[in-house]
Amino acid sequence: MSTPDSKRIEQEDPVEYVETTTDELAPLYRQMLAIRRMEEASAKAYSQGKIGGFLHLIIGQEAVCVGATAALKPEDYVVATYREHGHAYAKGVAARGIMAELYGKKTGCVKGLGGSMHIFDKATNFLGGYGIVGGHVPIGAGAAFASKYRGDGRVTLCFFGEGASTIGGFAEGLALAALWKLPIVLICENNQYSMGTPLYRSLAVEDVSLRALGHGMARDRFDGDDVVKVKRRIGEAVERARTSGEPTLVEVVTYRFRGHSMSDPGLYRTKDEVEEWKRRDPLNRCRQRLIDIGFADADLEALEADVKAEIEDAVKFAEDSPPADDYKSYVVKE
Ligand SMILES: Cc1ncc(C[n+]2csc(CCOP(=O)(O)OP(=O)(O)O)c2C)c(N)n1
Repeated sequence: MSTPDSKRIEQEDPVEYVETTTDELAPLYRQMLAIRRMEEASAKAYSQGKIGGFLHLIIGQEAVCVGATAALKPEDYVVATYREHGHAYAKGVAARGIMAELYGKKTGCVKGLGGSMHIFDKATNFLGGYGIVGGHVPIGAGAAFASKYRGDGRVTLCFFGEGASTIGGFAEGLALAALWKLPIVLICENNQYSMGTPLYRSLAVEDVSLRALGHGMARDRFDGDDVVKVKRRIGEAVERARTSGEPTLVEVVTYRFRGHSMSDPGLYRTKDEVEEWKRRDPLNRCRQRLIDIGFADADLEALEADVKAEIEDAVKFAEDSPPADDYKSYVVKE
């Protein structure tokens, strides 16, 4: 069982980076950058009225989904919340399919009928995208139960926020995962606010990972500043799930730079607080780390140009695509 180290979370600045190589780090940086650019592009399109409904962005938290998903095999499952565009991308869903889905277009990965909160892609084993806070944790437990039942060796990662950890669905999913020894890693992305509510107003005990103890479950807690650290620590939990079928509750402390959704100006926190976290931006740190360990300037330039082209292409694809068909055309008639 790993030891939670909450003190290091406050003290670890500058970050003590985990050993890595440019070969390992460059693709992780590329994914983080693509997610950042995709989120920025969707925010712009939303402001222009081209995307409807809700839009929850993960800007600032990219290292968590990218690092965690990097510890998986393609056949493993990911279940996430309504703040899931980045998780889908990290699991392998194409930017085109995600962006077109946000635009409500027929070429979206859910044919434009799901939208921002309901990204889903069977081909990459990305199992959604759920809008009911905590309601997807038992769904994650169900996917892990299916893997155990079939003996297919797959692991499920289930992401949720610290606010979700106060919800009944979370308690039920956690209890079943522990009781049935399911191959699942429950990942709390603690971004310190549920909508406008700071965690000290919603959690009696702020260390979410402690909840594992009541179930005799393994736990871990660390900061989400270094994508490689996330990959290694989640990797330990994935290994535990795969080899011994033991679940783990992992809390990763992170921060979202923008409001809860596009309609939230985030007035419940000070500019200084947000600026302080932006100074620690995991994306910038990852870029700097890549340079420090010897990634060539020309390679970095090419990587960043490639990401720019990919996201511009995704936006153009979404804009040029036809609107979604009427949902009734997909209803199976008896
Ligand atoms: C059951 C339920 N209650 C309330 C809401 C409204 N709601 C949407 S997001 C949210 C905050 C959740 O915060 P957290 O779990 O910390 O995740 P974050 O949004 O910070 O990623 C709330 C209360 C909801 N969607 N579902």
